[in-house]
Amino acid sequence: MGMMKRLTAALAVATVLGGGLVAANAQEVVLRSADTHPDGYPTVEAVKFMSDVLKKETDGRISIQVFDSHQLGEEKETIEQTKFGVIDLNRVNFAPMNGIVPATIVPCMPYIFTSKENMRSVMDGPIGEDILKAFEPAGYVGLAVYDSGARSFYNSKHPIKTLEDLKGLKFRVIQSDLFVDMVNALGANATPMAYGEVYSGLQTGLIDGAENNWPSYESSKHFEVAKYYSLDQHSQCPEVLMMSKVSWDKLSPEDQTAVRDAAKQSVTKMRELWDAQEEKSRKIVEAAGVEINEVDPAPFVKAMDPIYEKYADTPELKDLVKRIRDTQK
Ligand code: GTR
Repeated sequence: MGMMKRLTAALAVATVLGGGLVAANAQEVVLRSADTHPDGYPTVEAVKFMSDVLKKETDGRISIQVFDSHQLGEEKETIEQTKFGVIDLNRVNFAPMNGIVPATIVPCMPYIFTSKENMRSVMDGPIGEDILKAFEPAGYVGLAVYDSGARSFYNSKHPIKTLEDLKGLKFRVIQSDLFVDMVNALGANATPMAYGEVYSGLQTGLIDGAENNWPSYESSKHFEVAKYYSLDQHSQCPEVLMMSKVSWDKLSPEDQTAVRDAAKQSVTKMRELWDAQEEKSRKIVEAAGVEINEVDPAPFVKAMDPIYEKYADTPELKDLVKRIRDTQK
């Protein structure tokens, strides 16, 4: 190969520019995005959709490569790497951000939303905007909020119908103190653990159960090893799509606007996919013999009172709780 040819080839090959931002050639930028879920999951598909929009709006200059199935690590690790710009974009649940961005605690609070519609309209409005803005001082740019349905308990022992049924059971929770305290307040034993370790934890009996929404319960195959799903719906803690501030600052103001717009557009797409996936996943687990039961939430709601006292502990967080409650009047 001649010198010139070799140079052209080198330019066409993707090169890492300091952080995660990858230039496929002099002009093209490919943003690396992390997701714990497998290909086809609504969050993964929503970010792919965002990439298509972005590519179109920037004449092919900016696109996103989604690394699904926790290829870039478990959520906690990817959150760290995103801060340093090793990963440009990250789609994670709000819960592992609770210790980093306090405002994320509020939408994860037990029974804070009265319905899916309530959650969506709150997160679409000024409250959601304020929560997304709170990511910035921590080194992240909050771009979009995605649905995560409602989290309910599932376990390998017996149906949970009353608080009594939770006694003595060991549940894996997402890595957030709020979730540890929530589950303990209900009388069970909480063990925080990475998502990728839950299946084997259930299989070996290290834990008796976990808590999640329909699509996660199904796609993670946890239903194979924990067949009692009890609809207590204790949290509607949403998902966030965020960008590393380091990567963000490398973009021009015009490109930042294009990224923000494309992210916003992906929310509608995500919701369509989410609604369909919730139904599909429920059918899959039902067909596999999962035992589903309804739960009277009243005693669960009551038992969560101390959680509000402990976690809505600053004027800012109290105000966010109040603003959400006011939307329900
Ligand atoms: C899912 C969420 C994931 C991950 C997981 C977990 O609902 O979409 O991002 O946080 O829960 O429980 O770890």
